Amino acid sequence: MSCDTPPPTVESALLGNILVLTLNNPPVNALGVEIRRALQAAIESANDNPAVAAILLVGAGRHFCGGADIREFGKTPLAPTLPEVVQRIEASAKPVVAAIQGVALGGGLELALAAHYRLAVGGARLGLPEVLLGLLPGAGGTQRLPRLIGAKAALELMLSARQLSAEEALKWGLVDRLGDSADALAEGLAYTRQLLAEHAGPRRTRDAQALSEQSVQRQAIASARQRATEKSRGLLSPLLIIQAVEAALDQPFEDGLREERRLFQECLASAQRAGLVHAFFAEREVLKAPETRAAAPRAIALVGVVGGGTMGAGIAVAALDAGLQVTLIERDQPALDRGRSNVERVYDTLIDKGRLTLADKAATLARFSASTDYQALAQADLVIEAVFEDMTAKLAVFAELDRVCKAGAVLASNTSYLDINAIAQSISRPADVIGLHFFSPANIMKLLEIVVPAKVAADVVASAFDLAKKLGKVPVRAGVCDGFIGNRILAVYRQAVDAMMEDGASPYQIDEALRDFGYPMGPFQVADLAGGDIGWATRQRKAATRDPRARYVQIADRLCERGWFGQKTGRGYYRYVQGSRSASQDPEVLAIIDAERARAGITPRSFSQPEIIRRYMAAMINEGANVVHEGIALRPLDVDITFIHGYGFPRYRGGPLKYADQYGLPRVLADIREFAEADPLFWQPSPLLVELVERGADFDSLNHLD
Ligand code: 3H9
Repeated sequence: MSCDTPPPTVESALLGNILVLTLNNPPVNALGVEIRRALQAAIESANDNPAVAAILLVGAGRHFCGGADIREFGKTPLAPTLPEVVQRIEASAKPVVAAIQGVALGGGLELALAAHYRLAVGGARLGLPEVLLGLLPGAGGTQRLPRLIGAKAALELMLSARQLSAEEALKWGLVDRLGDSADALAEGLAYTRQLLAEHAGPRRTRDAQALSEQSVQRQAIASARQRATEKSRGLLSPLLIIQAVEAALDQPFEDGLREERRLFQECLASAQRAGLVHAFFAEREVLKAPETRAAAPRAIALVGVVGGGTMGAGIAVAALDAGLQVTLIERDQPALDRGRSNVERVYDTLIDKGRLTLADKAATLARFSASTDYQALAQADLVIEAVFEDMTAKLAVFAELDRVCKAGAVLASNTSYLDINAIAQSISRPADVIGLHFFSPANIMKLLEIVVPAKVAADVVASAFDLAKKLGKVPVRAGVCDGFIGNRILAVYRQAVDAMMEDGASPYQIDEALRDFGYPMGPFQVADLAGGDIGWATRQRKAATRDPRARYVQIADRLCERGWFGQKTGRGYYRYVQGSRSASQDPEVLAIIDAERARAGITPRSFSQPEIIRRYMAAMINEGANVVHEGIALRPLDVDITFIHGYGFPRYRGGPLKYADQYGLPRVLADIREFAEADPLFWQPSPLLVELVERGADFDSLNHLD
């Protein structure tokens, strides 16, 4: 029954008069060159084979198809291209049916759109997520989908990268029917047999008529363009997606395809595409820490959280949202009541916004308990300490945990700076101790730094990665040092920023430069949001050990001395209208800065926007290189993911060290040496940066050392 010598990436089987072509390229049937060649050949031979009446496309494994092979982007293209294969499928003289299970994403959905009939089984997810990679659907998607479902719906799918369920896909008109069972092959065969019985011939999406109402479509395009211009903040591909859809409206199909190809190539060649693809793979690479390969995680169902302040409550909510059982510990009843209400407030806000029902809240809180007695943690599988950032307080908590927790419990500290080795050494079971550095608000922010002390057991590290997965977080493995990966680098570029402010740039100008660079907020807006008091306390703690030769900008201290801690006090670098986040520039702050410049004997000079970025990025990259050099981060990509998910670094730039590669490491080093002329103590080139420049290598060369 089977066809002659099936190529390995596409299996062919003739079942009756239906040729089943199974995409078989694990893990997601990505459409690399082998599979494209095989598919093209299989369609050709099916059309020539009189025994074949119809063709059924299915995917082997969990998914129909995850799209084009992202690893090929940026390399020399090999024929046939995906648009050519897809065209060949649509042109087939014999009906082609696609039966979708798992995902049909990007080129995978475009393949299905070129088929003449489509079916999806329960659990399927259909979408065009190319925009997340800085691309546009480049295998006919921008031309076929609008013809099938209209410009408005097509644009919504392409610009949001939203994935539709099988039921939604039916409603939206992406598929023709749903399977009764989860068996895509059986359902697809039944559907194809029915189509043959009805003498249904090829029905080409290119001929679909959903674009016929021109004025409605134009309106949809105009409003999508307006929204994208306002919201996409420097991103290229959303506007090019709209341009391609406009071509679908204005031009004949073949011309539209050519325009799509041209725009796709423009995206493909862009630095944004390279940055976003780097972020995609880096997010998957960070999961591969040595310990996750070496050991299986311990089972975690019962979670204890010590401390019900902002961080502790946020962590409790994150664990509850992941379906875990949570026990919160506080030192006395009033603190416990505050902790409980901090947790409840998160759910009440969702109820107020209509995103949660009272019943949902009650069901979630049924898994939540609170106590002032550490004994309540006796059965906990994992305890996360989230008390005030003070070593004595943390050591006291760990002594209690050592006393009450069962053997094998994972004992974690949510410290952002402190020495986890010292915490681990203070108890009888250092191998169970790990750092879990959450970012505020802990139930929202994606980053989780997993801080690995010297004595920790591999299965404890593996458990932390497993927890991150359960919580929907992006984990990054970090070594122990002051500030780990993120806050250590932050401390350095903040100094560069403060120096620029004292030398003549206003905080508002610096914030604007960084927003234009792609950050949602500038560093002074972030400082106001986080609250100046915490940094002030840290600076006071470190005052005694600070290098007396190092430049120390005192402007932040002057604001804190006035009680201006940012948003929560209504004043910081900005002034805030009571109860609102809307900020205005503050002439009094500028006067304080002027006075500080005078006190330090500095004649202010002007800074251009490019110079602000050069200094900011040079400081960040240099310390990033140090962090990699010292093994605090496993690879440069761990630094990149830390900054994308914890510090608002623009994703389309791929992270600070990807940016450095694109900017050019010799240029970064030259910048640092130029800045060092005025402040050689601060601007000391990282040995790793120097070495990479000498070798003519880049950071990316250190990302693939397996
Ligand atoms: C496109 O299609 C352009 C076209 O319009 C035009 C072309 C001309 N390629 O996420 P997972 C790897 S653009 C290569 O852990 P899951 C992934 O790196 C594409 N590799 O699994 C990982 O590798 P490793 C549009 C891919 O089950 C492994 O597969 N498509 C691709 O949680 C498992 O991935 C997309 O943007 C790929 N396309 O989720 C879809 N996809 O094991 C992107 C995955 O070495 N992919 N890999 O770390 C996804 O969203 C998810 O991977 C998916 C599976 C939902 C498919």
